[in-house]
Parts: sequence; structure tokens; C-alpha cells
Amino acid sequence: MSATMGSLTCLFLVGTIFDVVAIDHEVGGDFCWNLPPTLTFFSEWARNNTFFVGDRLKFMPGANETHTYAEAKSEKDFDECVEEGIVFDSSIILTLQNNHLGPRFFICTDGNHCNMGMKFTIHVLPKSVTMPNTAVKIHGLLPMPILFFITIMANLIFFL
Ligand SMILES: [Cu+2]
Repeated sequence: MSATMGSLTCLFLVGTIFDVVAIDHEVGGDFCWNLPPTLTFFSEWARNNTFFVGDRLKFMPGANETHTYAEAKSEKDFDECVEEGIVFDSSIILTLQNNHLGPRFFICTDGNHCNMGMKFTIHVLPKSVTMPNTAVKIHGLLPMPILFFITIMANLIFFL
């Protein structure tokens, strides 16, 4: 009986840690979701962040600018700024769900903003029990094939 209680307590604690781990990523950092100074601004921002299931993306437009965000259906659509994906215009916050692991492609669908650099790819990783301030250490714990894949993807995105 006490063993069962112990297991339940353990499960509860793990669940609590999971909740604490979710991170809010303000897209573009302090710059927010606006027309960027360089074409690679947002892809560089994405490359410098690690994204896990449960994390949230916040697309905050500037006070005097209007932007949307949409998810391109494929890497090809993303590369070509094809605006036929899912447009999320009702909310500025997107929670990364468990059924969307791997690469996700985001673009702005306003005017030609996508071609002007309002686009980035993230690679969503499974949930981790690591605390946010030690998230960077996860790189060292990733199996080599995953790390290799991420590196390849990052380089592909950088050179496209
Ligand atoms: Cu825009």
C-alpha cells in the first residue's frame, strides 16, 4: 500500500516538474515579431533557443505594425513563402503540442513580410525534466544522431 502511495507521489512530483519546465519564448526576443533588420534575424533567434513540447511561442507585434503568423505546410512552402498553411490570427500565443514533434515552419502572411525575413523554423523536442536555467546542458545529453540531425537542419536553414 505504501509503495503505491510512493509511486503516486512520485508521479505527482514528476508532473509538477513538467509544469515548471514549460518556457514562454517571445519570438524575436526584445525585438518582438516585427520586420527584422536582416533576413536571417528570426532564424538566428530560433537557432539560439531550444523548444520543448509544452513551451509557448509568443508573437508580439510592435505597437504600430500589423503581423500575422502562420505555419507553412512543408519546408518547401516555407522556403518559397507559400501562404497556404494554417494562419493563427486569433491569438498571439501558440502552445507547442505533443503531436507536433520535429520541425515546424512559421511565417508572417502579411504582404511580403515572409520574403523580408519574417520566417523561422524550430525543432520541437520531447518534454524534458531539466529546469529552464539548465536547458542548455541538454545539448550534451542528446543522442548523437539527434544532435547531428539538428545541426544539419540548422545549417540547411542558414544556407537557404
Ligand atoms: Cu509581418
